[in-house]
Amino acid sequence: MAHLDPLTPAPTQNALDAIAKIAGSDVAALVSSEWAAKTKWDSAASGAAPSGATTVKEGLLAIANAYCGTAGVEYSQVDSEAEAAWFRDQIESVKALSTPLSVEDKRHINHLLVASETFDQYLGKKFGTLKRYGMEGCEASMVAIDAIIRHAAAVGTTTDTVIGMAHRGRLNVLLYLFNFNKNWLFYKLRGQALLPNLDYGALDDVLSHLSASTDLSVGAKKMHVSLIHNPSHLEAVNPVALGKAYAKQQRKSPDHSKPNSTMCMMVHGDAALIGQGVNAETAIIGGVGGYNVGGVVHVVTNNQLGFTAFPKESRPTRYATDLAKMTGTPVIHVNADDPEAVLRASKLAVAYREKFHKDIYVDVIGWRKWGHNELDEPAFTQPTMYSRIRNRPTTPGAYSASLIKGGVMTEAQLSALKSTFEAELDKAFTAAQTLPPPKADELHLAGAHWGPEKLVHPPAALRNGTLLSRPVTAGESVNSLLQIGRASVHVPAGAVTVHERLQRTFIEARLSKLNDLTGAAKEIDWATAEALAFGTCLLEGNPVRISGQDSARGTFSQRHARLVDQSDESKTYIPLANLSKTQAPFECISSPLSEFAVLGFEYGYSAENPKALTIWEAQFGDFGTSR
Ligand SMILES: Cc1ncc(C[n+]2csc(CCOP(=O)(O)OP(=O)(O)O)c2C)c(N)n1
Ligand SMILES: [Mg+2]
Repeated sequence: MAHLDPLTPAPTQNALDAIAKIAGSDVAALVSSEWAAKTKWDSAASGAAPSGATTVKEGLLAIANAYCGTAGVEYSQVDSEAEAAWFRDQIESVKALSTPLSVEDKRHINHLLVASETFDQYLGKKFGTLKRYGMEGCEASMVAIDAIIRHAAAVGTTTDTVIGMAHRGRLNVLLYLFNFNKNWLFYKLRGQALLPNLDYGALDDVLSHLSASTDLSVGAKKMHVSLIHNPSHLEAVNPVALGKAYAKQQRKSPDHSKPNSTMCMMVHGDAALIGQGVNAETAIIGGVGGYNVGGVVHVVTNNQLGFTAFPKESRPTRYATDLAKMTGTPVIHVNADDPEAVLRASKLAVAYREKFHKDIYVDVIGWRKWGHNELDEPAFTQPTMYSRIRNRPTTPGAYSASLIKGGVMTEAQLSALKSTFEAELDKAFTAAQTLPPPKADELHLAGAHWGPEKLVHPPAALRNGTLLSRPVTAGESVNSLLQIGRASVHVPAGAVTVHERLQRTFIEARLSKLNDLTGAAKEIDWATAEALAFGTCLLEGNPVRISGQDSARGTFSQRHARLVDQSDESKTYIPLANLSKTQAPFECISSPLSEFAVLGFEYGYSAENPKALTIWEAQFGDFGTSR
């Protein structure tokens, strides 16, 4: 009974109407009756009363207030009574979805909404033919992204956020949430390449792919945010974000014991979320060890359209988020025309992730003011929807008006706010006309943990290929290789009982080949060579991570990086992770049966971890050469 769709009239006007709608007007009459006002809530018969309620009337009204507002939590799919009870408590007792906001929060929301709308309108005026994929109609997504980051920093120990995000509203988010330099943005909008002047003839990327890496202050706390580059291929960025977040967590705690240190966020479009299979793959890998980042906070910028497709053309399910049901992931649906509800929903999502270390969705259900891009005519395909949209107030407009009506702000303060935003944009627009090309370091091309691998090499090295083929000192003594080889199959007494055949044909066979290395044969097999290479990297302090289907054993029963105890499968031993106390971490992960998401994950991991040897191992097709 919550009012979730801003394009349809509210099903209820107030709590009494809501009760009447759910249970018939007799109940509404009952709630208004003297009996309900006087009679105590009977916990034995009706379950615990919502917090603070003592009478039947108070209890029923509290329930209606908790469940019939502009947000609703879908948690029946959650496979844990503790989590379901937590949601009930948050909704009914803590009133997480209905507590009034502070004046400060209201002003902050208004600030974001007005900034976003002013920016969209400004671009509409100055760059009439630009495809900006603006936020108009779903400005509340800005509120969600902002609230999730700020709340995670404020209440917990999260100091890093990695975000994968699609095109919609990306420029608005870059400018007003992540400090993207306005001068550079206008420089790019004027058609100039936003690349360092390295003279290697590269073409620049499109607007909706821009990224940000910035430090935000949240009270006394800091949050580093990485909004990673967005490939046009919708949603493909998500496993990349997951891999990057995982690598960041690993840097802070190699055993992944502090998932709250880095938060991963994914911002989806409603049509692409359910249509793109990579999201199902990402949800699957994100739920298992080796890829799990302790929960992703998902935001859906749900404008109820995918280019020209209605929801009924985009999916056979009720909600855009119904993929969440596959993994028992809870969803908070919220009406984008109520940005205060969006803020509350976002905080609740963070609280859930902090507590249970699992994924959660905030489905921000709004609308789209223009066509898919601002040049399209939406009435070709959605005529009646757009006649409704054209006649409705904007979300920022309606919200500002409600604050003025409530005495939180005056008309004059609102126009001063708009003028400030416009003046900032004008200033950047003018400055961009005379800017010299950016220098590499101004563009945050790589994080501080990247060494000389950064893209700041002289152009000649890029052009003539010496950058990629620069000489590297290598070479390892035979003795040290022999030690690594032996250690790669060493199992300390009592660690695990190895399968008797493996003991003979793998462990002893490797040892005897190594012993023979200086003899006549001088030959080692491919799996041993791989173990020697991995071990050398690890002892030199470079992490090694290999993931793919059945990678721990090896598709051809050749690797056996993880040895399994023959009486207890949960007991395993990984010799290469136990070479020395000072070695770098070794991960060898048997992945779910996914390629796209796993490859994306490993790419994200490697981009964050330049010193690691990161391998995605494919397992299909090449049976010709593997015979
Ligand atoms: C994999 C892929 N398929 C198709 C497209 C083309 N395309 C770009 S945006 C879009 C519609 C996306 O709809 P939705 O996910 O709801 O996001 P919205 O634009 O409504 O915010 C389409 C079909 C693409 N970029 N990538
Ligand atoms: Mg959409």
